[in-house]
Amino acid sequence: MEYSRPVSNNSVKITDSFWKEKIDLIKKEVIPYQWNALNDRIDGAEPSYCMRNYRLACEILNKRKHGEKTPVFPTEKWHYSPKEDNENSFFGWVFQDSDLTKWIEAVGYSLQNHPDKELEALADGAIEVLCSSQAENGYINSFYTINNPDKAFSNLRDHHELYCFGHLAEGAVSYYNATGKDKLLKSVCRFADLICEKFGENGMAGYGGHEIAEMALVKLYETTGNDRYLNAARLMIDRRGTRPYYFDVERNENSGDKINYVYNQAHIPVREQKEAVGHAVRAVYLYSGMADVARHTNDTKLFNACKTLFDNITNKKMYITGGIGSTKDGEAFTFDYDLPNDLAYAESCASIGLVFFARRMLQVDFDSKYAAVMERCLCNNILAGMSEDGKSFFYVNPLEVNPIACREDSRKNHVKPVRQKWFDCACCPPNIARIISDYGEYCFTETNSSLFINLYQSSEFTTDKADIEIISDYFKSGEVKFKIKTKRPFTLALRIPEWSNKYTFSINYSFVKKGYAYFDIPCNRELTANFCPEIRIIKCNPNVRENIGKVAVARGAFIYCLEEKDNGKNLHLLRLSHKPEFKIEGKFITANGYREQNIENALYYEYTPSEEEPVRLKFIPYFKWANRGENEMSVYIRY
Ligand code: FUB
Ligand code: ZN
Repeated sequence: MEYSRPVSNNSVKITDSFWKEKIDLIKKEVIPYQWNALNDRIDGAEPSYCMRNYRLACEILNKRKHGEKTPVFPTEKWHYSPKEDNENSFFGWVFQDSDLTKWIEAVGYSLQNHPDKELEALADGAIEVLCSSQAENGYINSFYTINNPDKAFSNLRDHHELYCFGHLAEGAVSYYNATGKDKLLKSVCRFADLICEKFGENGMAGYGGHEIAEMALVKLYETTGNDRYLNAARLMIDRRGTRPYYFDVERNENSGDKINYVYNQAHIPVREQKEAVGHAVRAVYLYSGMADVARHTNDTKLFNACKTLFDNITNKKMYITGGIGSTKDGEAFTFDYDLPNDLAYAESCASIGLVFFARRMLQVDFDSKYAAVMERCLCNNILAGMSEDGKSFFYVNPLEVNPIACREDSRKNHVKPVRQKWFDCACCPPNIARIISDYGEYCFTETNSSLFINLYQSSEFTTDKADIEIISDYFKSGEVKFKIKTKRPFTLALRIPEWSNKYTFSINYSFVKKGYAYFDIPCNRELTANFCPEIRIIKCNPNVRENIGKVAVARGAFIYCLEEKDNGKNLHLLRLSHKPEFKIEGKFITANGYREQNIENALYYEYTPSEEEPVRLKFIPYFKWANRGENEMSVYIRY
């Protein structure tokens, strides 16, 4: 079977007013801001300690190299702070290192979009520190290097070494692809070799408690051609969930059936997993790695497991905004159709991971449903994770917020009504930076004969088939023009967005398959598509108990919401009229609606029909919410 590969971010120039603005924001604001955060230079923000830890690890290694004895510190906890721990020990979460490596990855993509000598020099400096924190044997992890190197790889379940390795490898590949500089890549390969030795065919049967190493090893394999890395990824996937549980073995326990490893997706072998469970970020990172390994090893059974898991998520466990993870308990999936709006977790990282998963599925199965999920996540949950000025972030992305409830109700204290400058667990901000600056990588995929357009934005790119210019007004009028200068005949496959009820093409397609319209392009062509992004009223499957009798408003790729700023307090009293007479007014959609009058003082009273006042409702795209101060917000409205 022929698989598709992404047209690399390196060869895509995004010129789109919408996406270019976001990509530029990452370069101009987010990357410098996050560098300051990693160096604890943001007033009023949670300290990161990330660079402080790396520098301390370098000092300690240096001392050890010169025969000096260095103290050891405890390694049992997940989090260390100056208040509770020795001033010379590691601070922050055990995975704090990954904040730098995600930043490096974002810098790499950003340099692909905009070469910038100053930024490159800054990143080179950071890489210098990072590489100096590498031990003789190749090991890189500031937590164990500082606190106790003898404990390295002793707690794969909780202590994120393989997770930090994964982010490190992804950062190194991105930086290498952008600059051609291989210092970090070489360091990472030495670390990867150590991991392969420890956990290879004849080593310990380990795998990470927080997945990502699997897909990172595949990236290393794709970059270096060293199939030892692919094999290590396959082993980690094959071993997961088999007995005896490695997480029991490493702690000398025999929990058997007692402890279930659902949280880590390690409860049963991955090919038997049918339902997305446990920690949502971990889950989608694992599934991404599974899809990668399935593609490279032609493993149909593994790919079928991915299909089942993808369908379970997107048909039963995904918010309309592309958020996943319904509960803060374990930042996890719950059960089918359990999608509470106000208790949602919908972590930014989880939605990002779902995009990784979807793109990998699309590479094997050319079905537009995967691209539709990428678009849903990118345009809604992920963009909502960052403020318009790029200086504050959401970790949790709820669909309904009442600020008082966030403060007064401990069940909702994970939900923040305004974006935060930084987090003591800051996984999301650099993850948002890396995916947005790598946006180009998700737009197009190709086989030898076909080019797939998955996301529509003004852009220019070149492949061996053609030079292509796209002029897109996709979000507004829905019109997308393609100017194609062919190098050889090929097939162009245009995704028909799942939300498009009326679409037109200026030339005839040969056929439609799995949501793509296929066009033969024998020579230079101009083609115009129009996907007509109409305003739609969306209903949930009635099994979603939260949303019975409610609807959401959407237009094209964007889900809209109501904010108190535009509609007053108590959004729950609002109802959308059956004659909404929708109107687009700038960034808003307005519609006819009603506000229920609160005329009774009693808590309970005999039923009388509600008295309602007609109002004009004002909806704003979900990703834009909370950019005007603290206020109530709701995606769903009574109908
Ligand atoms: O554990 C590392 C990261 O921190 C996870 O992906 C996030 O959910 C947060 O817990
Ligand atoms: Zn996160």
